[in-house]
Amino acid sequence: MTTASVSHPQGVAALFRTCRVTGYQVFTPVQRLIVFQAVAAVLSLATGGVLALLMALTRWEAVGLLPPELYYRFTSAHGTVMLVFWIVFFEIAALLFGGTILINHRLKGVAVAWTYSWMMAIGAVLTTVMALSGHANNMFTAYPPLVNHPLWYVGILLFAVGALLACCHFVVQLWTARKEGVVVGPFSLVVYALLAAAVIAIWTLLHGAVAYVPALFQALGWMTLDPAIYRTLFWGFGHGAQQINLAAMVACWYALAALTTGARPVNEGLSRFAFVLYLIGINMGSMHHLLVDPGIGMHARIINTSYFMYAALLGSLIHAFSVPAAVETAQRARGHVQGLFGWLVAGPWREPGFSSLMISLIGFGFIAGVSGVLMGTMQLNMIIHNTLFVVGHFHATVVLGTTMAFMGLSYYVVPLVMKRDLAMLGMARLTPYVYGAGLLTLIAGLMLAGKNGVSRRTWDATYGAGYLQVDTLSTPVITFANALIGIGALVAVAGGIMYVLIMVATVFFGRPSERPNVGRLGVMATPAGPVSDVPIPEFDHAATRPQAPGTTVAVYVFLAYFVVMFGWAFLNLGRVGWGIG
Ligand code: HEM
Ligand SMILES: [Cu+2]
Repeated sequence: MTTASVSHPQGVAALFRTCRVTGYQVFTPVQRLIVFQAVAAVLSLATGGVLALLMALTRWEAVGLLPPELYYRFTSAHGTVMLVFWIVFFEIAALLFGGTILINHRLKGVAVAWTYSWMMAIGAVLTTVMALSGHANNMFTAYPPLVNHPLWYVGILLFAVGALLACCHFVVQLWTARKEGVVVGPFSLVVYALLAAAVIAIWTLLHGAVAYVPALFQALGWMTLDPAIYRTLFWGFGHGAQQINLAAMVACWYALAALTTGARPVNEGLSRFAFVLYLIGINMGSMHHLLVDPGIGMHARIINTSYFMYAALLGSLIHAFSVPAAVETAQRARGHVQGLFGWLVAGPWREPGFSSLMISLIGFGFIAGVSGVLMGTMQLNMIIHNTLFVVGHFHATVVLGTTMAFMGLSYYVVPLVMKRDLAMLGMARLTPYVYGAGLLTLIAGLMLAGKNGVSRRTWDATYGAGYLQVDTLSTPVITFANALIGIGALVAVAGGIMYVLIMVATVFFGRPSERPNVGRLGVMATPAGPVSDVPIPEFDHAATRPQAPGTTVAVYVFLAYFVVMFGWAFLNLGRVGWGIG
């Protein structure tokens, strides 16, 4: 991106300050908006984390904490508060940041931004209160004829409309920046990625409205809703939302790689193309949620899940190569040239942004991505559909992947926007590892239990209290898996508490500073924004030898692992007790 030497209109210029760490022109009225969204996000995460612990300790039979009613109530609230509120508040904070600071632009329509921010906040509180008071025990999916309380729908619609306005606002910001000549030439890759996320979000939130508005009418008794139509529309929202997370997470990856090592994309055009693949792949690939639903033809299911889905997968594979390749190139330019992986070993692992990036990248690739592709394969899906394996998969995507990446970025954005030092830097260095270790344990437990047939969203998987008791679901392996879930949750929640403390302490008590301390960076400030503090050579695409040999080898290892996992999954399918006809 080229930013024109900023010549803001009279009167507006006074509202800018220059960030001493990055060099960006910061439009000061946007700071409070970003902090508002970030605080709302962190509060949602804290709420969801408390609920997560209580739920996991229920799943762990040795503890068996909650009675059934509370388990369903809290599972419903946890799903919404985490997947919708934590993630979307953070994303809107990122859009406000990307639509102003990252392009040195002013925010047009500050009042509009406050209006949708408050709509989102009020909607989130209303929905959460309704869920926690037992008025949404049918979960956020609430397939007809199940209904939640009408006010629950009002809350989530208010939130969704607010978020929709925010996405449109972002698009308008980019448009005015171009029109007024604030940005000449292409937008930077991070801004482009945020634009992809915003476009997907607009599409997704419209689906949400189309699904939830009739659901509200149904809850009010005004109409009945066809379950098959609702489900199809709902997953246009439910799955699309995951692609927003994906695009936003990858935006964070590029940003974190740049901030911590000075990395720049090895092939911008290809990375942009990968985001276009996300736009194409999303809705077409969303049928995996309906793989056991009646009314959809076999051809539609298979073409949708096993072919269209690969378009989105290809996008992720491109990023999964280009992000580490960029880091490797930058690290080699810094003199870390020993062997294949010397650059990785010598990475700034003490910086929370770098460790978050790497845990997110590796965890997302090896666990979330691979399990997702396997599960999206029509036949393989039958082994794990609606079991805890699914929950394991999406805690690898949205928690180990997205949440970890968001946390990573917030260690920089929040202090820089607040002009305060990152509080408890020592603890921040540890947090990604604690959170990551807890999540890995949790995910292992969820996947193991699911693989052995334990269903999701069930208070007692053995139905021990009822007539339908299932003895096969109380084997030693399952007992062990359930213990992993409980222990993993304890550690992950400890990591989550550390993160929330760091954020709260930074916002309210961080030491004010014109040049906030956020740990060691790989960039220095220039008027065009941060650039690497060492010269990084252009990636030579004509070279016959791999330019990033370590990453190249890692890619082949990854592909081999992928093939082995595919084979193993089909072997498992061939062994299931119920036969395949
Ligand atoms: C400390 C971290 C976390 C722990 C220990 C945890 C644990 C759990 C557990 C035990 C369940 C219930 C599974 C079941 O019984 O079916 C669950 C469900 C869920 N979690 Fe988490 N979770 C954590 C963080 C998150 C985050 C950050 C997100 C989203 C970004 C998230 C999204 C969800 C969703 C969408 C569900 C499904 C709810 C439903 O079935 O409607 N979780 N989690
Ligand atoms: Cu999906």
